[in-house]
Amino acid sequence: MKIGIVCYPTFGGSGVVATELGLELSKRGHEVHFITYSQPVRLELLSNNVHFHEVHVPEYPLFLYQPYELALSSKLVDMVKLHGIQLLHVHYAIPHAYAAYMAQQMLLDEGILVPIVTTLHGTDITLVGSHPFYKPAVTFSINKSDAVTSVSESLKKDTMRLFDIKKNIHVVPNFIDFEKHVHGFTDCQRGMMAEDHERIITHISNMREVKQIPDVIKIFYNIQKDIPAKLMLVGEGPEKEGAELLVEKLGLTDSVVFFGNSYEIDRILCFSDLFLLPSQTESFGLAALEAMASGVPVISTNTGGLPEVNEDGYSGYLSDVNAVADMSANAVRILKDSDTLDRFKTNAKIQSKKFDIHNIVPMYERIYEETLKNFLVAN
Ligand code: GMT
Repeated sequence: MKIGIVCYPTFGGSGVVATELGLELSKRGHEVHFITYSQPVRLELLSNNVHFHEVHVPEYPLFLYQPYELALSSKLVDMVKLHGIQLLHVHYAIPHAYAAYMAQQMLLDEGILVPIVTTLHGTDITLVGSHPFYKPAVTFSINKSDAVTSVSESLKKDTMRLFDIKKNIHVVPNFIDFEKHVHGFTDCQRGMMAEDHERIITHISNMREVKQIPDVIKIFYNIQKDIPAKLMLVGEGPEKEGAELLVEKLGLTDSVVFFGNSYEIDRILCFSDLFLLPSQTESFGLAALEAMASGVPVISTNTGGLPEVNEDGYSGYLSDVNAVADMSANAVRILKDSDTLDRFKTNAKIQSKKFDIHNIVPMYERIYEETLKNFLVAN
């Protein structure tokens, strides 16, 4: 099938999922066209089956806001016509589902039929999408999609609760490509980051308020009082500056490394002993899954889809949002001796196998086939 994928190309989870999905679909013989404003960060390789089409938004002084949706809709129309794309899969409802619907209508006017599959990722529903400024347009574009998927049961429930949805929502969880998560490193250069007797704790995110970065630092502060440790903070975002100040205030400057956005997530996870994800809300928690796939247990909150990913007492522990003392105590329980840590590391890896890319991508393929068939029959 010829599939157009629309996503955010940045370091966010939805863009990562869309990119990994597209790459796997191409390996399975599909022709995949990524249509977005810059080349997705994890899209290293373009080939006969993987194409990237950049959406340009020309600057014009009249516009206070440049009309990206309009440029995207036009690009979708052009690319569908040029490459014979049969189906559009848009990741993140805002504004992608809306722009895709406009493209679909323009194409219909010319007798070209292209169904839309929309995948809801989380903040497009729980934080941004349900804001009254966006809600009518988000509700409309979800209902006008030909198929809708969500990355967890929890996100499906949130969507049904927050919006007047008239469509069935298929739950297709996020996934891991284990070929990419088998460490080829004989040595991940752990020694560069910590002493042999120190544990390495890691947090990776886009450092937005929802990630509760101060809780990450407070949990680490409590851990290092009991167990010698270092904290790796990976990512960029609005909370980073506050994090730097808090680290300094707590006297942790020598124990915390700020990496910024990194292309070496695998190497960082390879030397990590524990992953912290104390988010306020998390529809799935792809970063936690990536950690688990690298054999890193997870201390997380029990919010949103996290209990569907991290199993309490097995691959890590779950606590209430902002329960810093509880999360710190759980971290120490895992880290306190090597046998316990090794058991949790093994369990984390086993748990992550539930999300093997080879089991999940066929779920999308079935949805594409069914959606295309139904769409052609109905139109
Ligand atoms: O976590 C973010 O802020 C990024 C956001 C995104 O859309 O890129 O992540 C959301 O989608 C990810 C991929 O499906 C999920 O793993 C994250 O849990 C979800 N984030 C939230 O719900 C806060």
